[in-house]
Amino acid sequence: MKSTAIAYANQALVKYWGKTNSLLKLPYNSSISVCLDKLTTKTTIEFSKENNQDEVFINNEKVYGRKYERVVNHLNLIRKKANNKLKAKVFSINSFPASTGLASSASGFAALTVAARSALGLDLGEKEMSILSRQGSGSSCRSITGGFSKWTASDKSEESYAICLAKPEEIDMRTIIALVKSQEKKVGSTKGMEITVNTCPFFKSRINYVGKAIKEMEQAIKNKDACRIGELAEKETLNMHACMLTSYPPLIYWTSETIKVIKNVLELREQGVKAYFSIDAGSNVFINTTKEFEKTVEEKIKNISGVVGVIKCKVGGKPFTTKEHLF
Ligand code: 2P0
Repeated sequence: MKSTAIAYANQALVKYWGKTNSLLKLPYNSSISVCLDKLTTKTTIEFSKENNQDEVFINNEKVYGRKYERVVNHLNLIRKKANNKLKAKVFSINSFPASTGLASSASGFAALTVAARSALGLDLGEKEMSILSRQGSGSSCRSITGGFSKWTASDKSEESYAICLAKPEEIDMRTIIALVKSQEKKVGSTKGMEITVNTCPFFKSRINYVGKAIKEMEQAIKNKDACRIGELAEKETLNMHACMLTSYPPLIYWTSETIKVIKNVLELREQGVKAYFSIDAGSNVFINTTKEFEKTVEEKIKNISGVVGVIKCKVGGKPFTTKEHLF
């Protein structure tokens, strides 16, 4: 009972930052994202009666503590659905640095959910998979549906899942990721969201504003307008980070290099280059643009001191299974 799945991480375009229910991972607001084809997690899982306990390896290291418990809790959910008690070995590799604001938990839990479904022969549709994956990590429900996806907020678990708004081939948006640091961030998203919900004086006004941001983003996606999508994601980035900065203790995910990249993107715009920054919970910067401006953006960004690498992405699709197992 072995299976392997590959899933794409996603960049939030209208962002999820705050839960109404931490256990079920139900969000305060709906969110929209785009999967990125170069950010993948590949996960092999094997359920076997030879295993005495669950074993989890991420990026070639055995995992213990909170990370291990999160995976085991998720496996327990899936095992319950499959009415199966077998323990599993999980081996997972990311194509990019984890815990730096590049949504490794999204691709990680989406790949785990898809691989486990396949290994256990569970008959679950996309909606049920999205709901299941969401309970592992909220943003992962949007990686299940791929492309441009919208996750609807609801106080009912069975109503809070993602749907695909546009497939990868429908909008040719390009995203250049400026890698500024590969250090793991100090405050993870789960804890960070809790701090914002409990302490940010502007959180309620953010929730009021997001409804409009969702409508505008849906329209831009409908119009297949990559520039407008980028512009709206930039505004949304500033709104979410304003809430992070005014939480207490403050959540400052940006580094001096992050700001440098932002300034460079703004400079490019003054020169007529349609490029827009977007940052999730980390220091790395997504720069959304079109095929026409991709090369100019790449050249400018890779020459900034403190930028240690760039990843050039197109839109990524849904997770899929493969026979090329990791063990
Ligand atoms: C998002 N982020 O919409 C937002 C934008 C980060 C900033 O979802 O607690 O790893 O596992 O549900 O999904 C990162 O949070 O958090 C995130 P949990 P998750 O993508």
